[in-house]
Amino acid sequence: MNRNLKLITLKNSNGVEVDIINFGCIITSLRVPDKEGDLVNVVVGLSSPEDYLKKEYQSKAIYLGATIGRYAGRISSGSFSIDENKYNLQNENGVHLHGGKEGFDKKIWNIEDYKENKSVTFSYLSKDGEEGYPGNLKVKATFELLKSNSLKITYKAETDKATPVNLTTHPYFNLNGRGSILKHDLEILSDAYLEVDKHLVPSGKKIGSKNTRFDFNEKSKIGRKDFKGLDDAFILREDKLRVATLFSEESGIKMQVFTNQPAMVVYTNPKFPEFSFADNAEYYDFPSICFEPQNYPDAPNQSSFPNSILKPGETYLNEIIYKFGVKS
Ligand code: G6D
Repeated sequence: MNRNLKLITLKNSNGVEVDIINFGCIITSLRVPDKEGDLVNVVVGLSSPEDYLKKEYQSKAIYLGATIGRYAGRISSGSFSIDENKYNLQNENGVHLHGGKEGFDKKIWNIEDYKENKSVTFSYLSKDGEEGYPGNLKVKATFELLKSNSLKITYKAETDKATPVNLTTHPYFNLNGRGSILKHDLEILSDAYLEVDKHLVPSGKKIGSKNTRFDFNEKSKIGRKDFKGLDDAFILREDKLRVATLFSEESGIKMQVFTNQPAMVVYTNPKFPEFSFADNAEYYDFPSICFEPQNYPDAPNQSSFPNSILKPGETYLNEIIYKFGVKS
């Protein structure tokens, strides 16, 4: 294994096991018991940790299982301003995505703290000017495996100059460990989503989702009649921590998503490139679904969106829990 690349495994007494590498804090596998008690890998991963370092993988920009930053999602016009200072970011056709050319998903993180089988904290110093962002940003990402079969991810960050920050995680879930998610049941507790333009940049308008194809307030099959694929920011209810539930009848595995964030991007990729996946898993059309709790995309340029600027002396905090159980 590349000498800078480290793999950390956390395990709990119910047999749940998660593997995370220090490259991009990528969750490479997450094994949870199904209704028969057999372990299923519920996140899509490549067959070896080195595969994430290869060009074939990185050129596809799919951010498999990775931590995203300094700003997850899209920033319009490839720039933003703070107090009259304009900052230009790496962009394609005016759109900056997922922190730029070499975002946090492609950095080797330090292992700051490790509690055997229980938790690991990675740290990364993003220097002033990296990818165009102002300020030295100290980031910590903690992954904890709880007795309740929950994977808790906590992102914290501090800066020495005002800067936009929006961190999240990008695991691709499939509760059968193979195939497609079209027959999974989905519930998202959200009354509105953000309207976007053809570059998927928010227009600034929030659209009510009641009775639209974005309404998953009542649990339904992902592949229901009006499904066209999702790559959208759902606005979360302020009084709720549990924001989504995913369930597969086939494996009996249920996953609940909790967060303190104001929005969640839900992304269903139509297909995967031809990679060699962990356990030789084969995936079909709509192989997986990502739940990416975060602030609103393009918040640095949209004054009606929640504040996205972290100032010196403040601490950024994003808490995400993916909790697993079975139901027959
Ligand atoms: C995301 O919203 C984006 C997608 O558009 C992108 O393709 C994917 O990450 C890799 O969640």
